[in-house]
Amino acid sequence: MNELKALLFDVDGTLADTERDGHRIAFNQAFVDAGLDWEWSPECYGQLLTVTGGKERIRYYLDTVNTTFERPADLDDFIRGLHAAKTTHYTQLLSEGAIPLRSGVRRLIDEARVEGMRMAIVTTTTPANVEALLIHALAPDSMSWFEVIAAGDIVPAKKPAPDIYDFAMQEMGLTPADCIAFEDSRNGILSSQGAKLATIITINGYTANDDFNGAAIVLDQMGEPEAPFNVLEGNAGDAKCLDMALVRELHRTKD
Ligand code: XBP
Ligand code: MG
Repeated sequence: MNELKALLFDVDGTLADTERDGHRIAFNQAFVDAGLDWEWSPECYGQLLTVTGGKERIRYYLDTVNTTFERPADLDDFIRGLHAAKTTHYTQLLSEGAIPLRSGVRRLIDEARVEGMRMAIVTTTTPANVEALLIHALAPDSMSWFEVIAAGDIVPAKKPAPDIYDFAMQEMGLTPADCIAFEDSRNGILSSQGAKLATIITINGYTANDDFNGAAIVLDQMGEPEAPFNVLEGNAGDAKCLDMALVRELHRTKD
C-alpha cells in the first residue's frame, strides 16, 4: 500500500447529520411553497434515501410512493423548480447554524491540516449545499482547505456509481492506493469501493443497519478523546477516537 496522500470526505451523514433535520425539512418547505400537500416524514424519508440526489429522490417518490400524483407535462422542469426552491431553503437553514458538524470531524480535519494532508469533498449533494455547510459549520474560509470539491451533477451518474470518486482522484492526480474515503451509507461505500478506495464508515440513524461489508472499519462516530467512539466492525487498537494515526493505520492495513 502506498503512503497516504489524501482524505476524501463524503458530506451528508458523514461530516454532519444533514438528512433528517436539514434536507428533509427543506424538501417539505419547497413542497409547501409549490402548493403541494406532500410531506416527507422521517420514516418516509428513510425509504427515499435509497436514491441519492435530490432531483432523483423526488422522481423516486413519484415512482414509488405518490404514484397517483397527476404529473405536469414537463416533469423534468417541475422537479428542477422544486429542487431549486429546496436548495434555497436548505442553504438558509444552514446559514442559521441549524446543523453542526458530527463529533470528531473538526478535530480530525484540523489534525490533517496541521500535517499538510491533502483533502477533497466527494458528494452527490448540490455545490451550494457543501459551501453552506463548510462556511457555517466548519469555518468561513474552509472551502479553500479542500483541493477539490466534487459535488452534485458534476458527474451524470451519482453514488452508488464510483464516478464522483474517480473524478476527484483524477483532478488530484492520485490513485485509489494514495487515498482513503470517509462515508456513512451503503450507497456511499458502494461508490468508494467501486473506485477501489479503502473506506472508513461512521454510521448514523438512517444507515445503522446498512451493509458495510469490506469497510476498513465501522464506527458509530469519529468521536473525541473525552467522548470516545464505539467500534462496530474492525480493529481500532487502543484508539479512543478517529485520529490521523488510526487513519494511517487503517489505510496501511487495508489490502
Ligand atoms: C447525499 C444525498 C443528497 C442529499 C440531497 O448522499 O443523497 O442527495 O440528500 O442533496 P451522499 P441535493 O452523502 O452519499 O453524497 O438535494 O442537493 O441533491
Ligand atoms: Mg453520505
